[in-house]
Amino acid sequence: MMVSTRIAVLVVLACGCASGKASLKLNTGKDSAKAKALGGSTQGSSDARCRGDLPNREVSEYDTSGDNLPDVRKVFQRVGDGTASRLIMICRESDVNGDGRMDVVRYYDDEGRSLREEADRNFDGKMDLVTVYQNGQVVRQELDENHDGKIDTKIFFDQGVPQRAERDLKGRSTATQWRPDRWEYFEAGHLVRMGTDLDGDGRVDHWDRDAAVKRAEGTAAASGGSDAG
Ligand SMILES: [Ca+2]
Ligand SMILES: [Ca+2]
Ligand SMILES: [Ca+2]
Ligand SMILES: [Ca+2]
Repeated sequence: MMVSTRIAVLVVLACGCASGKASLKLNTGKDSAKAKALGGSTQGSSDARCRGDLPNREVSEYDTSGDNLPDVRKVFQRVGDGTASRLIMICRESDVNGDGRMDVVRYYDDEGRSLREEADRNFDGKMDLVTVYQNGQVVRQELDENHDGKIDTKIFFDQGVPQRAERDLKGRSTATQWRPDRWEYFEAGHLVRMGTDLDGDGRVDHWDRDAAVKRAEGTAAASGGSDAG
């Protein structure tokens, strides 16, 4: 994986010197294949918005780190006709750690608003954080916290603020079924209440409340709450 990625980058450079934009288009097939491979463990990054080989697409690559290797790739869609036409960025990929492999991919709609972002935070080649947007605002994040290639945490947002999280602590979820066993509730961004399913029937058996509330009440940490929820 690492080796082939290196080669792909070198090809970009070699062709880029010779013939500019045309050469960039030559490479888009490889890049989209790479992006697809990266996101295969999560979902959806086969999104065609990062493909540069479709009609009315343009691709540009940049070196932002100063090592002369491209670490940012942008895909633009031309919208409108004639003099009214303009380019809208619909995909942006970046190589955060400079190893030649894209670690963050963000997709945009035809108005240029964020649709979705996938990130490989530990640079192991597997996407572990997916952020979903609606009307340009974050509505949900899906995380692979233990980096086993499976989503184990989902965080739900309202107006950009986290409201609730669901976690699959025991890793029982499958590709088609999400089976959380912990539910967390936030107020003003702070965790205030947490329910845990101990016996795996999908229902909360034990509630914990905000640690600060517990301290104020002088209760032992282990006793938990009897909040009926
Ligand atoms: Ca990288
Ligand atoms: Ca990862
Ligand atoms: Ca996981
Ligand atoms: Ca239960």
